[in-house]
Amino acid sequence: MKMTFRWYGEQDRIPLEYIRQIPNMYSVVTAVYDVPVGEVWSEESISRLKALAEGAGLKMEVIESVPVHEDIKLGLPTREKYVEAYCENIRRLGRAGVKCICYNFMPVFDWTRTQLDKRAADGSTSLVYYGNQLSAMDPIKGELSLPGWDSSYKKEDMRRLFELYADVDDEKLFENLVWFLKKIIPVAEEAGVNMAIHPDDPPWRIFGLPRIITCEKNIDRMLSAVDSKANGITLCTGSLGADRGNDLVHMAAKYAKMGRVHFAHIRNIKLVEDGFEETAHDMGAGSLDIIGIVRALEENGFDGYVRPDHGRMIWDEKGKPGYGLYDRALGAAYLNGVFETVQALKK
Ligand code: DNO
Repeated sequence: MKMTFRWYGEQDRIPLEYIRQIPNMYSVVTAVYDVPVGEVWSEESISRLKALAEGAGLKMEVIESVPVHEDIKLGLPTREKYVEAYCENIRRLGRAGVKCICYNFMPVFDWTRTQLDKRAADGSTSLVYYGNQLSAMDPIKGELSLPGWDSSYKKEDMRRLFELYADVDDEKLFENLVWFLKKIIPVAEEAGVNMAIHPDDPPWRIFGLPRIITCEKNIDRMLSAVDSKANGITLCTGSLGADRGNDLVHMAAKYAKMGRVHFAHIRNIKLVEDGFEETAHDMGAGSLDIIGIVRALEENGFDGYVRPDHGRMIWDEKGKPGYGLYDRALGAAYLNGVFETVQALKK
């Protein structure tokens, strides 16, 4: 595995030099943030990011995300021009040495939590999702925003998007995904890039919008719709693990064996009655079998990228919710230990 760390480009408060000092750190996971969703990224912006990463002794082999324009998810006629731009981004990133692109196909919202600073008994804070808090939220009022969400929507756009999605059920969304994959996967193959779709987080409908990358059955369907190694997944344990019906050890083994896990986001969550709470990465802190998952990956030939995922806020750090330095660095150190141990025991 190759250890990576998400870095939000030049506006990130965390210096690349600090990231480099995390043991076993190989590459940043980043993106061009200065263009609206759906447009082509400039070669200059891409090479600037790469030069910054390399200047700090890190690679830039993973991009998260190249976001998918809503018109593609909705299947509108304008999807043609947006998919062309998407393909051009894949080509440009491939030329810059990028090997893996993480993206998602969630309508309107990316990952969703209902509270960003839930205090635990030890004084740390973390992100949580409680069903009853979600039902009290009105997305059209836009009272919550998370890193990774497109913040450019105005209230009016939001209302309009919800109207458009009224005609898109899970099946239609799936058809639109397959249309998209048929266009991009041949380009990715040629560019030497693996596409790694991120599961829906959480893996169920929110605000009445359809969600499809949620479980083994649907992931199987998406992988076989375009049967190419370049059409793979990001195994995000915290996302898929929020649904008790997902057997993560089994899924990790199965998709790694198929050679379709290109990226793994590994973190723990604690399942509670009304949702879940993000915890420290280690197995003892939450409900997921982190060691079982890592072992399943290792035993089935996984050689992709790994990153610690959301961290708690500890040691008085202030920063983007989920994306501080300290707890993610602890997460990386823990994951290094688990991988090294599992590898040593295999020999
Ligand atoms: C959350 C992230 C997601 C992810 C996108 C990929 O922290 O895992 O925002 O980057 O869903 O497109």
